[in-house]
Amino acid sequence: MKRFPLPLSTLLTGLAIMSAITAYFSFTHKTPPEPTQEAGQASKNLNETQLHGGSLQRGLAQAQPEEYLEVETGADTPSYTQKDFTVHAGKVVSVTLRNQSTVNQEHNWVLVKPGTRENVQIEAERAGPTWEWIPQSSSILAFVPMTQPGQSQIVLFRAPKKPGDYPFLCTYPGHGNVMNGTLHVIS
Ligand SMILES: [Cu+2]
Repeated sequence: MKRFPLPLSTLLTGLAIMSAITAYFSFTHKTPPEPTQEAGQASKNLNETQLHGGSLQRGLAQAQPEEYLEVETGADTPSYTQKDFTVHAGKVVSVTLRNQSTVNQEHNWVLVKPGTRENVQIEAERAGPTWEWIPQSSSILAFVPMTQPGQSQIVLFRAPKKPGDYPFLCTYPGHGNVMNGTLHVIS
């Protein structure tokens, strides 16, 4: 019985193609910093509507969402229309951010560790527009990148394994104090 179903040359060609694709994306796309040690490819490397990774933990590209969050922004104030959401610990969650701004304001959605919201706001301002206000911070668990008015973006992330109340916020300067909420993670 053959040990490998594919000849070595086929495998090497495959590897070369994968490296070429990776090189192409790192060359052509600005890559925000990875927010956690588990983070996968930055979301900007992938298509604009279904983002796997931005936030994200490795290995979710093929994952099927088990739970869904629909997050909408206010029309003319920096706000989310709903401030409380609930998911189950450890589930693969699809989060859709719909920016309903009528005043040409971009927004994002950033999930952080309990007790770190204020600090992440400060770090975000330091990160600045180059990183679309997403700092390289171990406090960030997942995020939907800056989303333009009238646009929606979807990100998959794995909910924290530890039940608790996890804050989320928009890290655009000046928004975090009012544009925030809580993701309740239950067992
Ligand atoms: Cu905002």
